[in-house]
Amino acid sequence: MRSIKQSQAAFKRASQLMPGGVNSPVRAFKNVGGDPLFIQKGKKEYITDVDKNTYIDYVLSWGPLILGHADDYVVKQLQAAAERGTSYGAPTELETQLAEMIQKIVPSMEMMRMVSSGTEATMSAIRLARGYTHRDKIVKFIGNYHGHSDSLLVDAGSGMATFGINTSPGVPDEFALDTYTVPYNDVAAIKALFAQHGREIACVIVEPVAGNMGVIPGTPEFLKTLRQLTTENDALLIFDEVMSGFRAGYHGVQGLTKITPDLTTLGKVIGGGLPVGAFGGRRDIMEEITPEGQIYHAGTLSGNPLAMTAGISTISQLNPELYVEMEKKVARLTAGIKQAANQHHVPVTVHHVGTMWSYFFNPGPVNNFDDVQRSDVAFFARFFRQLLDQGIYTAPSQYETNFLSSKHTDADIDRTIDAFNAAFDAVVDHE
Ligand code: KE4
Repeated sequence: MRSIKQSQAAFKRASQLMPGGVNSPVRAFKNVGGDPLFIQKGKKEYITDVDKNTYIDYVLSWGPLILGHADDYVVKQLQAAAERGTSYGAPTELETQLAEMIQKIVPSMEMMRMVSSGTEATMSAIRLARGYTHRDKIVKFIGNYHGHSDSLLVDAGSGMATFGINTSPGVPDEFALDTYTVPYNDVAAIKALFAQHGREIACVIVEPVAGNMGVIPGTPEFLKTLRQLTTENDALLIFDEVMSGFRAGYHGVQGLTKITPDLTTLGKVIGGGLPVGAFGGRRDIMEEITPEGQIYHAGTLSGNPLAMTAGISTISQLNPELYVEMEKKVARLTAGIKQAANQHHVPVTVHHVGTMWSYFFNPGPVNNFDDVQRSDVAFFARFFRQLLDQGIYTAPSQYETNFLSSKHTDADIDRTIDAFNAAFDAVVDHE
């Protein structure tokens, strides 16, 4: 067992001042047992904890670090930017530069606004959809997580699913009543909802590839139906690509499916590890945002120069060829996981889209939240801790996604597959 004494001391100290000793619940390892590791540094595909243990990292800050930790060029650009000042509360050309880069890669975002988190992006997009359509009802899908704004904390995934909470205390009933929830990938259910309430619905917000109940792709029929129903009912379709943007593929899920949403939300990768989100889409809709229009949006650090610099220097290093290389590694890794599970007679379902991957201890199929619920989360917890002990850092919850960076090597993939085999040996053969 690796010594984690320093992490345990740090966790004890942190727990005096922050609920659960963390600033975001899933980091607390509650779902997998044991104390969380306190990280001291990261470089490329590796992180090192305060006990000097090093791990191959597949969480990558929950998606942002597609170039791995402390990418040389990103760091150099940030150092220079910091010397010019950290924030002005006034426009800079950096915001325009990042917006132009994003628009080239996600052309449906004819106009956009930068914010400081994915939560702000989706919260603002919902307000915009309601203001633009003059309707209050919104639709989301069970197991999708869109950040922690009140209207969206209903039947959400990620930390909500991890802790079995389907609507958070503190969200007024009125908010929840304006949010319809439908099972993910359920074409009949969404058709029935629109047949009854279509003209009341301001928007449908969807993770077009779900990443907050593990990875579950939206089926082509499901996504096409959402596009058709929203168009027919003058409702807006919002693709929440905070996670899948620059992760499901270079052009996100809308690039893979050629389905164009009215609005898109982004985050994570576009900030390169610094706090950034964005919402954007059709010009006629975005022009309703203050000060052009009446629908309010604002933010002290929106478009922050350091965050823009991190985003620009990250995206400038991305290209379709890099995704081909990363996707080959993800395919090899997930095939290795499946083979290891089969050799140990453990039922497993493995999903991957682009640089996103996850495994369910579940015979499958896994197409929605109810399916995920049938996974063996107790086995997952034991397995996670075995991987950790072998220096493989994966998402500490069945309801999360693992990622890959451009710095992960073939040797890392080999070592990770070996670790999965060893973890099965340890967990299965000692049950
Ligand atoms: P943030 O507010 O956490 O930046 O973004 C919210 C959000 C919105 N939409 C999607 C599709 C997301 O995946 C997220 C955040 N993702 C989680 C990972 N499951 C963040 C990790 C955490 O909450 O600590």
